[in-house]
Amino acid sequence: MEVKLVSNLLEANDLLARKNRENFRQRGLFVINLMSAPGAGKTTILEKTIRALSGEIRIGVVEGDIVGTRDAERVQRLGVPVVQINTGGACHLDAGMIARALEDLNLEGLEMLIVENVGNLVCPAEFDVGEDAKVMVLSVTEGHDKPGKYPLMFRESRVLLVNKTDLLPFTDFDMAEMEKDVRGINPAMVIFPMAAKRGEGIEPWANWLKDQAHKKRNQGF
Ligand SMILES: Nc1nc2c(ncn2[C@@H]2O[C@H](COP(=O)(O)OP(=O)(O)OP(=O)(O)O)[C@@H](O)[C@H]2O)c(=O)[nH]1
Ligand SMILES: [Mg+2]
Repeated sequence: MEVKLVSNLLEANDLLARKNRENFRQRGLFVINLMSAPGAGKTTILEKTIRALSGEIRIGVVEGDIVGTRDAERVQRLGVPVVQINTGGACHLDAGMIARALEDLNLEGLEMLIVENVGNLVCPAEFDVGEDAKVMVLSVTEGHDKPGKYPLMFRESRVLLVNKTDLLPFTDFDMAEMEKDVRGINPAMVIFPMAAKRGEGIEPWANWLKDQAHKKRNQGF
C-alpha cells in the first residue's frame, strides 16, 4: 500500500513535469534545477552566474526553501525576476509547485530559468520539475565520500559543480578519489571546480550555460 502511494505521487509529479517541459520547450527557455546539501553554495553560485551572464542571457529565478525569503532577496538585489516558493516543510520542490510559482513570474523574453531547490542531498533528485538539466553542487567541506553515499543525485545530474575549492588546504578532500567515484556512477558528468565566493571558476560554467541556452533557443525555431 505504501509503495503504491509513493509510486502514484511520482507518477502525478511526472505528468505535471511533462506539462512544464512542454511550456519551456515552446518558449525556447533553458531550465536548470540546481540542487545540493544545505549551504554548499547554490545561492552564491547563482549570484556570481547572474553577474557573469548579465547583458548576455536574460535569466529568471525560482527559489525553493522550507521557510523564508532570504535567498530570493539576495537574487532580487541583482535585478533579475525571482519568485520564492516555501515548501512549508517538504524537503524538495515538485513540478506542481513550479507550475504555480510561474503564475507569478513573467517568462516573456526570458532565455534561462534557474530553479534553486531546497538544500537536501536526497529528496530533490527524485522529483522531475520539467528542467533540461539537473545541476548539483558538492562543496569540498562535505567530504569526497559523498558520491558513494548519496548516489542518486550524482546519477541524475548532468553537471557537478565542486565548490569551495579555496578551502581545500584545510580539508582532507581527495578530488581524484571523488572524481573516480562520480565516473563510476555517472561517466558523462560534466565537472566544474570553483571557489564561487571569490568568483573563481565561474567563467567555464557560465559559458557552458550560455551554450546550452543558445542550443535550446535554436531548437525552438
Ligand atoms: N569559503 C567559501 N565559502 C563559500 C563559497 N561559496 C559559498 N560559501 C559560503 O557558504 C555559505 C552558504 O552559501 P549559500 O550560497 O547560501 O549556500 P546554499 O547552498 O544556497 O544554502 P541553502 O540555500 O541554505 O541550502 C555562505 O556562508 C557562503 O558565503 C566558496 O566558494 N568558498
Ligand atoms: Mg540558497
